[in-house]
Amino acid sequence: MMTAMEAYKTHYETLGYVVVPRSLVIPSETTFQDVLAAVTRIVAKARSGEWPHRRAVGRQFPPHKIGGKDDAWGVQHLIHPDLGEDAKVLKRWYTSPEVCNVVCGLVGCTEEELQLELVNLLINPESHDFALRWHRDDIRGDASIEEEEKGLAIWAHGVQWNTALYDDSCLYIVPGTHNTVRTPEQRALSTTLEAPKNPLDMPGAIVVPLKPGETVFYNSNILHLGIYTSKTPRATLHACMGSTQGGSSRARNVLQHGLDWMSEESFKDGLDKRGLKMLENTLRMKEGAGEIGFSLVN
Ligand SMILES: O=C(O)CCC(=O)C(=O)O
Ligand SMILES: [Fe+2]
Repeated sequence: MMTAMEAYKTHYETLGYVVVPRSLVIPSETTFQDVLAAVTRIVAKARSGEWPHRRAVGRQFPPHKIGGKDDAWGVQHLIHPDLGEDAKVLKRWYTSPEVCNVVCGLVGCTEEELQLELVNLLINPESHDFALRWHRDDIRGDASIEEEEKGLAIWAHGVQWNTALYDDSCLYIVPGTHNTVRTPEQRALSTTLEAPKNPLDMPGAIVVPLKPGETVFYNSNILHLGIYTSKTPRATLHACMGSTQGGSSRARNVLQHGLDWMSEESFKDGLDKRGLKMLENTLRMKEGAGEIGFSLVN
């Protein structure tokens, strides 16, 4: 008999994504409420401009503009030390045994190999509708078939996830495209910088609806996009974690978001032994990374 984790892993490896129930990554109602309260305070700071690390409507990919009060579709760096106690709540959740256990199960690594990466948030813009184009996070849309094959082949050492705090139906994916190059039709619909009018025009596309607390774990090089409407509230944690087995393969994807603040001594506050080991692994990757540039063009 397959264990539940083995079944999730098989689904994840075959289709490039898997939706897991709330209990797997949010062990209690208290955790859910603590995370929701911290996120709600951080969103208020981001919307008012007090928190400058935001994703402004109009810009799809890093580097995101720092500062300003433009309508936002995302908030960056939820575990940044300048976010005080709220960052600690998110840090505790992100490095919790529950989250780490799922990541280790899906990626196939030990806890000692985990590295701390991104903890961001996706929110509804307040007064604009916005959308991302079809993309793979770390392979450009105009990549040749060989470049696409090469990029997909090295992408097994980490996982990205969306944990919804409200009902969420913003993420669209094309199952199975995490390990296959695009068909000519899929390529034609994912080469320009424009978001599609209808995401379901993409052959094989599906929407991934989530209920509060549910999480979709996915390979971030699966073909995907997000559609953002001001009409429905969204607050969805958007995080990733990798394994040191990947060497420097994840450096650009992660470090392009600007993580120098992780080297500050104050960042260690609120990290337990497991978290500190994860940080050590990340800082080692950062030291070895050199010039990284950006994954995608805006
Ligand atoms: O909104 C989403 O769920 C997807 C976001 C995304 O694809 C990205 O930030 O690269
Ligand atoms: Fe993406």
